[in-house]
Amino acid sequence: MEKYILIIGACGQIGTELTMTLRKKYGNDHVIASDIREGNETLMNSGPFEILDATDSNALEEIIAYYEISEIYLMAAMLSATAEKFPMRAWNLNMNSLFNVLNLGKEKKVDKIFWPSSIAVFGPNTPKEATPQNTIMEPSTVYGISKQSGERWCEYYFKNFDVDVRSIRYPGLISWKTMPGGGTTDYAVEIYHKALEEGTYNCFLKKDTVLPMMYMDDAIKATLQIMEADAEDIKVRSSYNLAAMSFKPEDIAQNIQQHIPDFTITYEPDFRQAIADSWPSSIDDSDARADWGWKADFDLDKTTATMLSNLKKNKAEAE
Ligand code: VAH
Repeated sequence: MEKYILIIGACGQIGTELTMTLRKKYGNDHVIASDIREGNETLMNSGPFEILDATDSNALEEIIAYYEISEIYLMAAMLSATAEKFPMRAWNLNMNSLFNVLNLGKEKKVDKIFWPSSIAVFGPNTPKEATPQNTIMEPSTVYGISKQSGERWCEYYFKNFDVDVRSIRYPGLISWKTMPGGGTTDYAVEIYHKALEEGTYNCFLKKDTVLPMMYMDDAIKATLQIMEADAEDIKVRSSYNLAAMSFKPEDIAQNIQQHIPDFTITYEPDFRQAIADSWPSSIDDSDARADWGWKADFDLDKTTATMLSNLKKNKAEAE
C-alpha cells in the first residue's frame, strides 16, 4: 500500500526541514504538510498543505481519511521559554495534540507515529554529564513536564494498544533555513544571524552554560532513521536520548571569530538561564547507537562553517 505521511507543525523549525526531506524521499504528493498557519514559500509551493489545529481531533480525522494517511509526524509544540509564559496553553497544545494522534494509532487509523521529546525532560536532580537513558527525571519547566508526561503516554499506548509510536529526545537544534520558535537554545541560532548582520550578539545565557546541541541535518537524519528501523529494533518506547555535541556560548563565539575575527559577544542572562541550568550538559546516546545505528555527523566547527556559508549566500540572494 502506498505511504501517505502527515506532518503536523510542518512550518516550525524542525517541521519545515522534515517536510522538505520527506517530500524528496517519498514524493511531494505523498507528504501532506499541516500547521496552524501557512509556512514559507518553498514549503507552500512544494506539495499539499492544510491549515490544522493539532488539538482539533475532528479536523485531524478528516485529513487522515481524505489523504489516506498511514504515518504521522507530530511536530507541533510550545517550546520551553514560551511555555513558561503560557503554561495552560502549552499543556493543552502539547498533550491534547499527542492524545489525538495516539488515539488514531489505537483505533488503527494510522500505522506509525513520530513524536519529539527533548532533553527538557531532565531536571536539576538529573546527573548533568553523560546523562543516561534511564535516570532521575524531575523536569522543572512546563515544557519538560509535558514532554516527560508525553513519553509515559507513548510507552503506555505501545504496551497496551500496540501503537507503533517512536520518539527522540532532541537536544537544542541549529539550522539556517528557519528561525527557532520560543526555545531556550534559540541563542545558538540567533548568534549566527547577528554575527553577520551586526557583528555582535547579546546572549541571554551566561558564557559558561554548557548545553547539548545538534545541527538540524543530524536531527532530520535521526528522525528518518528511527522511523525506518524495524519495529523489533526499537527497544525504547518512551523516547531515545540523542547526542551530537555540547558547547557553551563562549565556545560558539570563539568558533565564529575564526571566520569573523571582529565578532564580539556580550552576556545578559534572562529568565531562560534558570531553564538552561536545569538541563544536562551532555547526553549518553548509546542506546540509540546500539538499537538503530545512530551516529552524528556535525561537530561545532562543521556547524559554524555550514551556518555562516549558507546565511551569507541567503543574504546575498535576498539583496
Ligand atoms: C527549547 N529548542 O529550547 C527547545 C529544545 C532542548 C531544547 O527542546 O525549548
